[in-house]
Amino acid sequence: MTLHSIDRFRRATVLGGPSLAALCLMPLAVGTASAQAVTELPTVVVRPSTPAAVASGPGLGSYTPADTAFISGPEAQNATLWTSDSGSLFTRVPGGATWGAGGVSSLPAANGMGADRVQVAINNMIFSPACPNEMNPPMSYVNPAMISSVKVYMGAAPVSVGGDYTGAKADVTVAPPKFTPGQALTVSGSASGFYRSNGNSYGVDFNGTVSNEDTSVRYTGGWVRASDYTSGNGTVIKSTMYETQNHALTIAKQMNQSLFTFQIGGQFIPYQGYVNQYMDMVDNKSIYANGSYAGDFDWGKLEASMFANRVRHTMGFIQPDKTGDMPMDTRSTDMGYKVKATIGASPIDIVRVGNELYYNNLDDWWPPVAGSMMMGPDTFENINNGQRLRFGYFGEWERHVDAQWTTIVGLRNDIVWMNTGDVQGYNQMMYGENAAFFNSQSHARTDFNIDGSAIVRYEANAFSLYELGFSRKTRSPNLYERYAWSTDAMAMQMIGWFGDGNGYVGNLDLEPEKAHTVSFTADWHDPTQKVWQVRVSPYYSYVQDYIDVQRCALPGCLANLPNNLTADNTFVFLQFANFDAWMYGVNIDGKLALWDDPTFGQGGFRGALNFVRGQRTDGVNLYHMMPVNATLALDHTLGNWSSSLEVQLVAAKTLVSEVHNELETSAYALLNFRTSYTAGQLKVDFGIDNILDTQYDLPLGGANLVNYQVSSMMGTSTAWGYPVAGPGRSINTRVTVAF
Ligand SMILES: [Cu+2]
Repeated sequence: MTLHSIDRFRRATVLGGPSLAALCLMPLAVGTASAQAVTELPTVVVRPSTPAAVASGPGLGSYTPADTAFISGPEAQNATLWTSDSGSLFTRVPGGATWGAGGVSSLPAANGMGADRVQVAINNMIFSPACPNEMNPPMSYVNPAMISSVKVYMGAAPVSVGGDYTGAKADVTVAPPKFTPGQALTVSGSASGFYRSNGNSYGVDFNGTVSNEDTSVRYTGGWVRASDYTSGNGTVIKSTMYETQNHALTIAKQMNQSLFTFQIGGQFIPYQGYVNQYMDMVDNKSIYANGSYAGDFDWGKLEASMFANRVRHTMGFIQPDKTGDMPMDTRSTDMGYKVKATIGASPIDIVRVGNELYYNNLDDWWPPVAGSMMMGPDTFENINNGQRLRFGYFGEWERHVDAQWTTIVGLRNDIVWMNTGDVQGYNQMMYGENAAFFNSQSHARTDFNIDGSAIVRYEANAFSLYELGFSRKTRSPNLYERYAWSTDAMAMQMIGWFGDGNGYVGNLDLEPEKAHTVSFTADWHDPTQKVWQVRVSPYYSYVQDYIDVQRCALPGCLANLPNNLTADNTFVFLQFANFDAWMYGVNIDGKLALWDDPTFGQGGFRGALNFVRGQRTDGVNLYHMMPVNATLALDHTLGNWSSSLEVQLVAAKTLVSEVHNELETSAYALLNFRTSYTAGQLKVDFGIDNILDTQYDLPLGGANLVNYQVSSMMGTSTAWGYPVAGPGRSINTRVTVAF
């Protein structure tokens, strides 16, 4: 903590926490930042961190570890030039990657841990998996242009950040309140439209705010439609089209020392193709509401929030790439609350205590198909009244020992109760035995999870900061991991968010996974933190009872495929199971100002390198480990022009999970160019992604289950062994008008 921030902290403590002005400063800053997106044209950058905020500690705000990653509103809005997939923004943070899925539904990963291991909260709302393929992950409920900020906490984060995750926690803020000076109402916002040549995708984004000094009404939303994209060699990658719209409306009021916020929102996806799943999304609707309160008191600060959301999801086949008839339906409700008190216990001590509760109810059923012997006459009950309730509470103590040393220790307990009702298959003959066995067992499970975290920071001088963190983080299984029950080949191939074409079955005996992580961050920079910065973050996690898979040896699985336990060149059948595993890696990122000149503008270099390895203690490689990869970029700003030339380098993926029969992928390099020009209220963006039209396979894209078929007894069936190729060249444009 710098002297300045100690001073600020003391003042805040004397005055009883940050003033109301400080409270509204954040929304104001966000609002200003988004306005700047248009007027000041920030370059398209990975902003590695905000060391100023990291280093000084924001008084009674939350503690931000030095390896925390940020995605700012302007960065997310700029990304709309080339993507509508908010989940893909994770590829732009240190240690981040994404598992390929539908065009707006990729699953985030961080430091080797993906899907459910990364917990995403959108305005404090949790969206539980509401599809056996996790087609509707949390980030799909916002378009990139709707995002005001994303804060990604890595594995050794303080316990107040959350529970029930082992990888990373992302806090996404959408449409925070924005107040403007004076009583008079002001109107501000922007509207934009974009077109991307590859996949012929186009869409619009809009945000508008009516506000004065104590009231803010803010809407943000967007719509996009895309056809199948084409890879570098001209292959149309089938089943990659999508259409989505997302909306959020926030009403906020501040009075006395309090801020009240209420938000409603919703999503509609009429279709989204999946090249790495056997099914497509043919309907996804969601509505949600959340409310929050923040208040200043003599003793500190109180924050509370609550929410409810509902998702209705249907899968089927989108013609002509996939044919047939097999509806699958899901209905999910999440609700919860969170309360946190931050107490300024002394001029150097902050104590945080909190409690939260999350409840999820899930029904997943597959209606009978008329005239089908195999898929009738009954409804297939995949998850029947599945319930998952989590009650968590924590305490944490942050001490600013002196100007150089800060420590933070915390403990939390999360209790997870899970249960589900009895099930049935399409018919007694094919599914009766499985269903009867599942129904004969008790489904109720209770997990008592203890997490802890300890972090020590040393700010040696104005040039360097070091931080060491230890944590234990626990994640209980999700409903599918515990309760998917059928070993029928077709039913198993409907389960799984791995995009590998394999079939999955749950395991009632699964234990929660416990990740023990140690991480270290060194951050070197110039004193103003504007000229140069290098950040190095090595980490190591030992995960006890890592929820992985084993080849399924149940009689049904062996009936599907007699050599299921040994097959190495085909799709296989897997059962969730616990294994001990470890992961280690290092993330390096940095920036360097190259020139600053009235004639030539400002030029800068930025770079990032991510390396991760993951293996079970029995020697099996973990699935979907991103090969070593780097991003190197030159950013340039001259007056109203802002440009960026970026190279992405990805090594070959040769360490693959033998259990999944995971596919290897080759190394590749991509070249991207982006530029924008602002004239008054108008901003024009232009870019070319994958300039050289390189043909490459996505390392975490899974298997292409649609483009390649072989003839079989059933006519044709999916060929094994083809990864999903990434998009070829795309010319992208965007026009934004601010008001
Ligand atoms: Cu689905």
